[in-house]
Amino acid sequence: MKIERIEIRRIELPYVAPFETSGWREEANHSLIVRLEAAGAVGWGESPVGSGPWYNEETQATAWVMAREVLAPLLLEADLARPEDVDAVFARVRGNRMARSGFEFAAWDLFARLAGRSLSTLLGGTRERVDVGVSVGVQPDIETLLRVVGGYVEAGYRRVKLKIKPGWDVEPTRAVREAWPDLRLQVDANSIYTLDHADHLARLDAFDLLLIEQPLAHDDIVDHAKLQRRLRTPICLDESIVSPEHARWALELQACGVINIKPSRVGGLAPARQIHDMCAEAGVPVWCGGMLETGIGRAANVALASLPNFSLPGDISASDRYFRRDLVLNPFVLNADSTLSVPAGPGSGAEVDEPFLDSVTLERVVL
Ligand code: NPG
Repeated sequence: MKIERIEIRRIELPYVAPFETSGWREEANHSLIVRLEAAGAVGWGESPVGSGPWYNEETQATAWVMAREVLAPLLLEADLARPEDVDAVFARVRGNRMARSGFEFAAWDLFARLAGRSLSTLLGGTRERVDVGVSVGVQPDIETLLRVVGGYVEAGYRRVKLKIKPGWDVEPTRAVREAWPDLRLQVDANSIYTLDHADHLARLDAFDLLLIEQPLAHDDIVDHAKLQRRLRTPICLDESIVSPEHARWALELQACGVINIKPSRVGGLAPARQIHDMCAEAGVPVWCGGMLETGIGRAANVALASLPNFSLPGDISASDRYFRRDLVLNPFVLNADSTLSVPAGPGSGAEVDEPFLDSVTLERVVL
């Protein structure tokens, strides 16, 4: 099948509140939105890049150039028999995995819609609902943190992730653990520590955490293996795992006990599923991370999280945790059991609100 038309946009959609990690702050979603057309059907995807190269090396500006000048032309030349072929079409492109992922998601959505199947079933998903949690950014003080976490617990979230950094780690984690002894709790450092912090990080072992996410450098695997031997809490790798090969290296080196799979970080759903399968075989649980996506990217994450080895709750919260108004007419809402329902209709299920999308579009190209 040939892709007949590609539309790419860069957007800006403000968050309900700024989101602060160990190293930067996000005020708005700065994704690229991809729309593919072929055989009378349409597929949508999102590349959830940020405003700056703080999470990984990509930004909206770099993804915009890559999308227009490299990725869309490659895709227009290709003949696709199945969505997995997109990964092979882009295999010549080094890095730029978030830019690639928007096209890859859109191709999966398109193929699923053409087949009249849900994206979840096309991927091999086995769940109708997926367990989710909420990720809480760095707060100005512990009192505010307890109020924010309390709001989410009241809204029905049964798993909370706290962003940590030096000076904002042991005490905030202790405070939340003391306030909610049974809450499923985990922390995320976004690469801010070094091995010199090993003894300090071991103090987090006291709080019965599900995992400690990406404590060390964004491109490290070896030091994480050393650190894991000094902690009882499982390390979870996020930034370091950018491909199935990286996952294999981490598993072989026993650098982590858990992997966070973000399909956008690894270039799409096909490599994400490979990592899922590899971890299942190794007995390593995975969960689906988030990049503060709109309802378009979130739908791909929810479909992926319906696969069997996604045994820990994902960073896939309801739309209202992020946006006053989402880009879709059917935003995700939280079920009473801290789950999101997996869309059962054809494709990813995202029903894009095109007039609203137009209103948040900064630039648009058609190829
Ligand atoms: O709910 O989508 C969400 C946010 C989950 O904490 C989250 N994402 O490092 O995992 C992360 C972090 C992040 C947010 C990374 C924004 C990059 C940008």
